Amino acid sequence: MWKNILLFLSLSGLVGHHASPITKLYHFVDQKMTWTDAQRHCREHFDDMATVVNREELKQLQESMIGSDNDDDSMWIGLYDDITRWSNYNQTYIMGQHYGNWAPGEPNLGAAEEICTKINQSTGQWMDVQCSNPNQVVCINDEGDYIYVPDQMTWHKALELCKSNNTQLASVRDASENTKLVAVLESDAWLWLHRRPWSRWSDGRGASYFNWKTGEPNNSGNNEHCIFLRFNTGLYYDYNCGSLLNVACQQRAKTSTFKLKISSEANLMDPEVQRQFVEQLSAKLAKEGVTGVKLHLVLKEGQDQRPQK
Ligand SMILES: [Ca+2]
Ligand SMILES: [Ca+2]
Repeated sequence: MWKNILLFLSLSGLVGHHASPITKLYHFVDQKMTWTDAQRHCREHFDDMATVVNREELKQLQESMIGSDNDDDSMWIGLYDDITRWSNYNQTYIMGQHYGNWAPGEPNLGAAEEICTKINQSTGQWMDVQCSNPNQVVCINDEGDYIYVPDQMTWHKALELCKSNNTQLASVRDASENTKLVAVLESDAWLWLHRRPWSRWSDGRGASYFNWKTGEPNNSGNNEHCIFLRFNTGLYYDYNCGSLLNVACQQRAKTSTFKLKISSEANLMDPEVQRQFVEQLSAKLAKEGVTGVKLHLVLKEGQDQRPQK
């Protein structure tokens, strides 16, 4: 008996000529704007600014720009350095919201490498410095007592030393704690306060893949907290967020449903027949260069009718 079957094909992933499933499509916007305006533009017209999680995606991004009629191969991507966000004693420290006795002009992220904090013995003021510098160590115990350690070491060694003695590297939450800490100092000492730069994408996902140009990031002028990419080389540069550049946006994969009407003598309600059908259809699509999609069948039995071509 011939049956007409309404068949819903659910395609997840994006359709294109790629070997692996595509989870996003990149869009180049040939329009110069600040990083913040670029973020707004991408969110209005696409999903967000381009994110790049591995070498393969970087290649896809570069390929998507080939043939663009742009006069400049630099474009913003969705990576920025949130310089207001620090970590203090395993808690989030927000610049301006939490207590800080920063020296004038600090923190300045000097050379893009200053992500640890020390306290000055004579002024009690804080400054961001390179974590590899040697500084004195003060630990804090559960009772909130500051314990001076008469050795100089890197920030990471200091963190470990305090932990191995069941204490924590010194942290300061208010002015009275700052005064209390300064009282035990014999020279400049580490604070727990530190940050992880370039840690989040514009869409909120964690960042771990970087392709910096040699010598970058350098935080030139202490004012470079956004990233642009040259699509010819795929290399990253930190840059002033207020500069005007083109932008790469992205669109994440969505599921599409197609309605097909097929006639067959086979019993399409049979799961094995369905499986074979999906297999054959996938193979046929792949032959046409359509890969990176997942097919799901949803069947609705129609009324018995005469076969139609
Ligand atoms: Ca500094
Ligand atoms: Ca730079």
